[in-house]
Amino acid sequence: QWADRDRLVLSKGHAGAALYSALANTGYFDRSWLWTINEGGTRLPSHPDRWKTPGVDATTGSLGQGTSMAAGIATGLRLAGKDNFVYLIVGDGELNEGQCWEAFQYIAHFKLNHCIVIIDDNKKQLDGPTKDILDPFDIQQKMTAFGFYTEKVPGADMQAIDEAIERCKAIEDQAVCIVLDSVKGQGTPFFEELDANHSVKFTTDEINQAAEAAIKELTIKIEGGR
Ligand SMILES: Cc1ncc(C[n+]2csc(CCOP(=O)(O)OP(=O)(O)O)c2C)c(N)n1
Ligand SMILES: [Mg+2]
Repeated sequence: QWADRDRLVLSKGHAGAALYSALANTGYFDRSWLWTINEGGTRLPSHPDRWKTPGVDATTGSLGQGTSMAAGIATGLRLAGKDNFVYLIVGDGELNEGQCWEAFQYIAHFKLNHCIVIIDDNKKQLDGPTKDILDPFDIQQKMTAFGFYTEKVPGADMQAIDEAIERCKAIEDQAVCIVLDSVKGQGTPFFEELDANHSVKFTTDEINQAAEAAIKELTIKIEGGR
């Protein structure tokens, strides 16, 4: 409820589970809530709902709509004379929605540099590769053409993302966009390789494999001095 907080708009609302685990791990609610995801009466519906979950700033899930919400929130903050940031996370398949381009044009025109647009370019959407369904072509080039300062960073490199965000925060007279060069299912090798990996129910064995891969990844990062 802190008025001066930064905001996060997870426009690709189907990734709600990732947001919930981050919120639980940063203390917004008890981790035991995670076991209730998607159950009747839960405070953690599959797609984020700002009336249900502490820490959720925008109700999302109907793809495209979060882009306009973030533009509106950033405009409101600017009009109120605040300098908080709004982080907007958009999927590459989500770019199929025309609404995104209307919002991007608005964000660029008004140089809403406090709205940090992050596009998760994982090259896949719900039922296949984005280039086969509706090719977004070169997303970075497109955003540059729309008037954004753009950066492309490896999607699983948290330090690189962090540094790109800091560079974006220093841009004063232009809208900013970070394109994440990512892999759908990143960090879990068997899942990355699975063709139809948009919405899958894991077996217990697969959950354990995913956890092991995550722990290994973490160990590599720590050994690398991160
Ligand atoms: C307006 C709208 N149309 C369709 C859907 C169904 N849908 C949910 S996820 C998804 C694919 C999104 O792909 P992408 O944005 O690339 O997300 P990611 O690869 O990060 O999962 C679709 C079409 C939706 N949520 N909203
Ligand atoms: Mg995608």
